[in-house]
Parts: sequence; C-alpha cells; structure tokens
Amino acid sequence: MTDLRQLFDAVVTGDHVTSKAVTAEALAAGVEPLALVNDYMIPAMDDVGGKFERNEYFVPELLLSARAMKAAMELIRPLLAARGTQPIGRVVMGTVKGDLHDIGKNLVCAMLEGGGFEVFDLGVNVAPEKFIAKVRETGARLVGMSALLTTTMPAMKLTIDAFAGEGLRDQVKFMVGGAPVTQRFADTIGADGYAENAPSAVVLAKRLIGVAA
Ligand code: B1M
Repeated sequence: MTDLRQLFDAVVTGDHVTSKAVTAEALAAGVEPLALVNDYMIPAMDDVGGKFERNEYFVPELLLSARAMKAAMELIRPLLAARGTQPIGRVVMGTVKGDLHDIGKNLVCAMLEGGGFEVFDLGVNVAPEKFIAKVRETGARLVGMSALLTTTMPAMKLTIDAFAGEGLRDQVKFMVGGAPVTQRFADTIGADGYAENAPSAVVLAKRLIGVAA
C-alpha cells in the first residue's frame, strides 16, 4: 500500500522523481486522482508557501516544489480530462498579465475539460488583448482569469475593461479565481463569478453558460 505522505513530502522537498513515482503507484492502486490533489498536493503547496513567508524557503525552492507538483499533475490531468464527453461550451483561460503562477490555473483547466468544456489555455502573463483575440477567434462565451499575486489582481479589472472598450463585454461572462481573490473582489471589478477552487470553478462555469451542474 502506497504511503501517500510521501507525496506531500516530495512536493514540499521538491523531489519530482518521488512525487511522480508515488502518484503513479497510487493511481495504479485505485486512489481517486482528486484526493491526491486535494488531500496531499495542495496542502503541500500551502506548506511551501508558509515556509516562503517565514524565509525558510526562497524562489529556487518554490520552483522545485512547483516542478514536483507538475510532475504528479502530468499523470493526473489526463484522468480528470477524460471524464468529459461532448464539449458543452468553450472557455478561454489564462493567468493575468504580470503573473507567472500556473499550477492552480492548470488544475482548473483540467477540471473544466473533465466537466465537458473545450478549454483554450493561453498560459501565464496573458495581456488583455490576447484574451480578446482568443475570444474573437474561438467564439468562446466564457473567460476564466487566475491571479496569485495581490499586485496582479488589478489586471483582472483591466481585462474586463478592455473587453468593454472593444464592445465585447456583453458577449462573454468572466469568472475569476486564485488564492488572493475573493467574492467581494470579484463583485468590485464587475466579474460574473468567483470560484474558490477547481471543482467549484466547474459548477460556476456551467451556471454562467446556463447548463445544469
Ligand atoms: Co509565488 N507567491 N511568487 N511562486 N507562490 C505565492 C502566491 C505567495 C502567496 C507566497 C507567499 O508569500 N506565501 C506570494 C504572493 C504574496 C502576495 O501577492 N500577497 C508569492 C510571491 C511573492 C511570488 C514572487 C513575487 C516571489 C519573488 O520573486 N520574490 C514571484 C512572482 C512571479 C510572478 O508571478 N511574476 C513568485 C514566483 C513563484 C514561482 C514561479 C517560484 C512559483 C510558481 C510556479 C508555477 O506556478 N509554475 C511560485 C509558487 C509555487 C507559489 C506558492 C508557494 C504556491 C502556489 C500554488 O501553486 N498553489 C504560493 C503560496 C501559496 O499559494 N500557498 C506563492 C497551489 C495551487 C493548486 O493553488 O494557485 O491557489 P492556487 O489555485 C487554486 C485556487 O486558488 C483556485 O483553484 C485552484 C485549485 O483549487 N483557482 C481558481 C486558481 N485559479 C483559479 C481560476 C478560477 C477559479 C479558481 O477561475 C478562472
């Protein structure tokens, strides 16, 4: 039986070989993929964040932990995505301009795919005009923005304003998320919805495009 605490430890210590190996073993043993994410990997990243705040970790350690998380996610993401069937809607996703954090955004993308959405992931540091161009290209009715820094949260409002400036605000719904983002902030910037985590992002996305969850 896999000792799943090894997964937590591997992410905290930035050991991507072990994080991948333990994940593979656990999945083969039938452990629910989301349980690995919610019960071990996200708490591990929170622990890493705490160490960073206390000056026990610095950026190199954050990068190693992120790599360990990504290595495990490479195995988990296809399993989450495979749960979907016919696309129920299109969503353009990205981490806003100035922000390079993508682990949570990638998780939301995987869950949206699993929830039946066709996801156009623009990656990180996405300028408003890139969101606009992708919406024009794909006809997506939903835009998802992620921000992990208090300094990049204002880019969410700038993006919504840019859509308004192009006369596109009424054609799309905006959902926002990321650790520092709140419902109150979402209301303040005129977003259509806020989700605290990846599973609730899927429920929100369905609600915003008028599909029963
Ligand atoms: Co950075 N970082 N980081 N970092 N980093 C944080 C965010 C921080 C809180 C750490 C800390 O101080 N405790 C802090 C921000 C403080 C603040 O703004 N108040 C911080 C800082 C300061 C920085 C730098 C400025 C450090 C520096 O250079 N001095 C720098 C900024 C770079 C930049 O973006 N321009 C920086 C850099 C980095 C790395 C590149 C080294 C790395 C990111 C690697 C990567 O993503 N590829 C990194 C990491 C790993 C973190 C922490 C430790 C972990 C983030 C993470 O992946 N969490 C983080 C501390 C923390 O959050 N505990 C920290 C796991 C992930 C699954 O959760 O992203 O919250 P999260 O996503 C969740 C929900 O928020 C939600 O669903 C997800 C799954 O449940 N969600 C959505 C997210 N997006 C959503 C969108 C939705 C809906 C839900 O709808 C569209």
